[in-house]
Amino acid sequence: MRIVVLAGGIGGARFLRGLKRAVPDADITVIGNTGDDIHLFGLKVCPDLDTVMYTLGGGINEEQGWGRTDETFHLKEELAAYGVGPEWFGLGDRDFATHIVRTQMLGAGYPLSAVTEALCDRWKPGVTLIPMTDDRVETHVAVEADGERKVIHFQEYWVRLRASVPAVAVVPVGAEQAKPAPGVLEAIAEADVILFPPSNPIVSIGTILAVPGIREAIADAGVPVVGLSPIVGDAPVRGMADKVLAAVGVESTAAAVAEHYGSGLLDGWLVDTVDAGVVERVEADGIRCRAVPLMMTDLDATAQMAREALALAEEVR
Ligand code: GDP
Ligand code: FO1
Ligand code: CA
Repeated sequence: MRIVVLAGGIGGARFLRGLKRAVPDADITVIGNTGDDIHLFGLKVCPDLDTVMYTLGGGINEEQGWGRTDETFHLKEELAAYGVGPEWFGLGDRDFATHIVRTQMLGAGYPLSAVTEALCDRWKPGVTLIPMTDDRVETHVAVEADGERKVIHFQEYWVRLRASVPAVAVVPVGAEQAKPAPGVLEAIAEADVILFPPSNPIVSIGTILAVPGIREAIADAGVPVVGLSPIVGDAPVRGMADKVLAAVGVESTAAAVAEHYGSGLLDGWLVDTVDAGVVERVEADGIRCRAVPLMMTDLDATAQMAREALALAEEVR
C-alpha cells in the first residue's frame, strides 16, 4: 500500500511512528512542511523535516519532541559569549551538525530535497521524506504588539514570544511562487490513500497546501483523503494551533478544522471520543466522520489511530 502523509513536526512525526507500526510493509511518502525553516548563524534550519527525521530515526529528544537526544549546548554558549545570537532559539551541538551539512550541500548546489535524502541516509526513517518544495518559503505572522502591527518570522512568534501577542494573519511568504519538490506530485498521483496526521492545520498542513499544485493534486488524486484532528476538546493537544486558527477566523474545534479543509479535499475525518458530539455536523458537511481515541499517549495507541484512519479510508473508497 502506498500512503502519502502531509506532516508538520511533532504531531506528524509521532503519528508516523504509529503508522509504521500499524502497517510495517507500507510504502510511506512524507511531504514535509518547510514553512518553519529559518536561517540562523548563516545556517539553514528545517525544524519540521528534522523532527520527522530524528523521531523516526531514533535521534529525537522524546520529552521535548524536537531537537536531539543527549544534547549539549556548548556552541550556543560560545556564540553567546561573542554576543552572537539569537539566544532564544535552542540549537544544540549535535543538531548543529545537521544544519552545517545541510547548508554546505545547499551551497554546493544541491536542492533541499536531495539534501534531505542525504541526511536520511544516516537516519533511515523508514519513510521517503520529501520537503514540500525546494524553493524558499517562510511562514510569517502579523502580530499586534503595543498597539502596533508588525510581521515577524513564525519561529519568533512561537519560540521567542511563545505566542503571547495576538496573531492577526499568517502568511507563507514565497509559497505562491514555489513549486512542489521533485517527487511530491508523483507520490500523490500514485498514492492509494492520503493522510493528514494531527498536524497544525494552518502552519503545517496549511503551508504545504499553499504550494501551488499540491492541493489540486490531492483533490484530483481520486483516492481517499483522511485526516485526524489535532484539536481535542476544543483545544490543541499542544502548541499554538488555537492562536493561528483564530488569526485566520477558524474556531478551535475539531468540526471547524474539518470544515476549513472542506469536503472538496477531505473524505474522512477522525475526531477524539470527547468530541463525538460533532460527528453529525461534520457528516452534514459531506465528510465521513468517526470518533475514536486520538491521544498519542504511546506507540500502541498511536498505531490504533493509524488503523482507524486506514479503516475510514476503506469506508469512503
Ligand atoms: P509541530 O510542527 O511540532 O507544531 O507539529 P505538527 O504541526 O505536526 O503537530 C502539531 C499539532 O499536533 C498540534 O496542533 C497538537 O494539537 C497536535 N497533537 C500533538 N499531540 C497530539 C495527540 O496526542 N493527539 C492529537 N489528536 N493531536 C496531537
Ligand atoms: N522550539 C522551542 O519551543 N524552542 C526552541 O528553542 C526550539 C529550538 C529548535 C531547534 C531545532 C529544531 O529543529 C526545532 C526547534 N524548536 C524549538 C521547535 C520548532 O520551533 C518548531 O518549529 C515548533 O515546535 C513549532 O512547529
Ligand atoms: Ca512546525
